[in-house]
Amino acid sequence: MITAYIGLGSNLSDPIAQVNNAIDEVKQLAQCQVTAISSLYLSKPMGPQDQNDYINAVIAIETSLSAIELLDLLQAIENNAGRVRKDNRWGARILDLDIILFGHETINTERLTIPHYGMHEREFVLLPLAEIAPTLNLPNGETVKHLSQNIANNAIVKLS
Ligand code: ROI
Repeated sequence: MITAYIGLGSNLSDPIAQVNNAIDEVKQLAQCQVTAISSLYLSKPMGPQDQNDYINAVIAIETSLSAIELLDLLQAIENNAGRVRKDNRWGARILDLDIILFGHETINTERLTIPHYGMHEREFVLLPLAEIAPTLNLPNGETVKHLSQNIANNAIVKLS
């Protein structure tokens, strides 16, 4: 079994419900156990500012899936939520499920970059991750604690 961390984000169509529903859907996946769920966070958009604020969270899972199998299942959950894949890399989205870390694996393929390429700059990933995994290290030895303490908090709000 591998411990993986998944980042969730939404800024369209009732983002709190989108994120909570997505967590429920991950709980239904046969080969995944959800072992920790962060608080929900309200964050300022990274990228174009003419979009809504985001709801973000991070969950931990134990899984016997491979990273690519997990990616396929997470993309199916995104698609079921009504996500339209078009050329809006930095634009609003109904639901984003990103594999942040997958055990201690480092993966660089066309479909997957793990650790997630943006995690170092994203308070909306590091703060919820530090909440549920304060002693975690990245494959390169960096500590989540150090990264989360040195990121600009960008007016993120932890919701209860
Ligand atoms: N900004 C925030 N605050 N949260 C996100 O989840 C998020 N996701 C994205 C981009 C457009 C980069 N901005 C984001 O994909």
